[in-house]
Amino acid sequence: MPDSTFPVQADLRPDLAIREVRTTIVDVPTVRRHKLSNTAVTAQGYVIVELRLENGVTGIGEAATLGGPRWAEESVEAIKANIDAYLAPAILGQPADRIEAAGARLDAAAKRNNAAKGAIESALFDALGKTLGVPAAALLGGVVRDRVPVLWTLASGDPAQEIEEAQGKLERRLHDTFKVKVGAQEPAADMARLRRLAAALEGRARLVVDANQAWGRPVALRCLAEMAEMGVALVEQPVPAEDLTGLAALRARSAVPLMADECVFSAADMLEVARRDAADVVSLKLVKHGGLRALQRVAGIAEAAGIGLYGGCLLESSVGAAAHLHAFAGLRALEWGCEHFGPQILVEDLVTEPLRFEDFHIHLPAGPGLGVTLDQDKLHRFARR
Ligand code: MUC
Ligand code: MG
Repeated sequence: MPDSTFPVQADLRPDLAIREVRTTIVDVPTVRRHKLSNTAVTAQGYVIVELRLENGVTGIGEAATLGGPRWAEESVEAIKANIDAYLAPAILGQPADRIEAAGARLDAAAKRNNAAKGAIESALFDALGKTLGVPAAALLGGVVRDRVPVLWTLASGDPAQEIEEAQGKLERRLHDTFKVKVGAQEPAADMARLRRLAAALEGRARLVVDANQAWGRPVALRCLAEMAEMGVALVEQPVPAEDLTGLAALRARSAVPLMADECVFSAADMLEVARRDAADVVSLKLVKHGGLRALQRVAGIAEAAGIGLYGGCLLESSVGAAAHLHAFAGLRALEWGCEHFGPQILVEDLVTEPLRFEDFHIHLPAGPGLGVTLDQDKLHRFARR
């Protein structure tokens, strides 16, 4: 199919042909237990993609998961298997400078598998950028910012620990917005926990709340009223992803803006959320949209609908976070900043020079491609045997 759909044959550069796609599952421990409504992790699972071109240049990408196939349907085992058996063969021999055409081949080879596709496309941008000597951001339209405000997520579930953690981040001028994960306990207990956090951090930090689909409509409505009173700035995915009617109804009655996360994977999902007036903000993530170009398309629909943009994560290391930053850097508006604190929650990062966190911002790395270098020693150390 793609050959007849994309019949361009002129100026093929054999040096840019994709020669090899290698996948490695890694498990990297986190500095503390990270608890969401539907899962808890003490180690992050990634699939690292190394994509080598005929010219010898290797590009890297990362597919992140959270607690196996719980946050979304992809697990590291499935991602590796589907890349090895279906996605890599679909692009081997293809030129790396035809990223949309490669994307069409990936879509024809496998339905969804967005984290896997996102990692491959990131590696393509990295390889092409390194070959041409330009940052991935330049290939995506260029930067309008080179740093993004970055929040930290509080998710131990223990308010005393969370207050201490937040204070440490504030003192080191790393983060002044905190996303609190709720839904792992009873709503009343979460609201009491939030009140403690809001009181302890009042005037010094902004709070965002993520329920990860935990609540039904009546509970969500009650909690939203309480959170408005506490001054919570934004509430993410209070109800199940399938319940767009509920999300829209809550939004109509909520004083706190609502953010769509698990309910927006595809551009069509974004269009539906916009059509139903179901959200004020959308969280953009490679694992949901399936690549940097797809992320741009989702962002474009949101912008056209007046929906604010937020740079979401799935606890990526500096490899995945860098890929996101190259896309975020080129968005004209990114009103709500980003949450790529992932590199800091790992006991060790996977790159030789981790991304820079400073003055409440995360910085776009300099250099060609993604601007980060995989640390082969760490890759081997954390690789699953
Ligand atoms: C999510 O739902 O936003 C990102 C950070 C975090 O703590 O959880 C994830 C996923
Ligand atoms: Mg979320």
